[in-house]
Amino acid sequence: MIKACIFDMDGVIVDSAKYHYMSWQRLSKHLGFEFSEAQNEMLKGISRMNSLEIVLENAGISLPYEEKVLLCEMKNGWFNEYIDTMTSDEILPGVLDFISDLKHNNIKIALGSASRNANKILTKIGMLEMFDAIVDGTHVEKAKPNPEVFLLGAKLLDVAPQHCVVFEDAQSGVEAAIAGNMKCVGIGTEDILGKANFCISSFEGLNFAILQNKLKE
Ligand code: B16
Ligand code: MG
Repeated sequence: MIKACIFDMDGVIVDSAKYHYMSWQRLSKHLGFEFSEAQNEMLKGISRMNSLEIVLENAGISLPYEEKVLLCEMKNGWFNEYIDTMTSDEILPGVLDFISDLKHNNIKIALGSASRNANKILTKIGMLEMFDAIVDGTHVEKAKPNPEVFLLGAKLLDVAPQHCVVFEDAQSGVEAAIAGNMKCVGIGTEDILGKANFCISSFEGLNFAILQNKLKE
C-alpha cells in the first residue's frame, strides 16, 4: 500500500544537471583540462565534494582537502549564478500534474535530494510549498547509495519505508531507495536504472492509479 512518494530533485523534478555540467566544465577549464558530457553523467546524484574528487581523479590531479574546499566553493558560486535565472518553465514535463493527482489521493510527498541548493532551486521554480517534507544535502551526513536521505523523509512524513515510493534518475539513488526498503521508479532507462521496480522516461501520462498497477505487476 502506497502512502507517500519521495522525489529526488535534479533530473526528476527539474533539469539542474545542465547547470552542474556548465559549472564543472568551467572549473575544469580553470584547472586546464577538458570535461565531457559523459564524465558529467557519472556525477548524477553524487555530493559536491565527491563529484569534485571524481573530476580531479579523471584528470589525474590530487590536491589537499583545503584546496578542494575552495574549488567546491568556486564551482558552487558559478552554479548559483546559473540557478539564479531558473523559473517554473524548467519544471520537467508531467511533474506538476502527477503531484496534483497524488494530493487528490491523499498521498504525502517529500523531497529527497543530495543538493545543498535544493531550497533555493525549489523557491526559484515555485515548488517550495508543495512538499510535506524536504530533506536535502544540508540535512544528511551519508550520501546516496546510503538510504539516510529517504529514511529521514519517510520519518518526517510519519510513513513506514515499505509504504514509500522513491522517484530517482541516478543509480546511486535507486540503490539508496532499495537499501531503505522502499519501492523505486527510475526516471530514465533500464540499462542504468534496472534495479528500480520500473522505469519511465518522464512523468507525462503517469497518475496514482497507473503507479499502483505498475508496482503490483
Ligand atoms: P549541490 P539530486 C544532486 O542532486 C545532483 O544530481 C548532483 O549532480 C549534485 O552534485 C548534488 O546534487 C549536489 O548538489 O552542489 O547543489 O549541493 O539528484 O540528489 O537532487
Ligand atoms: Mg537526481
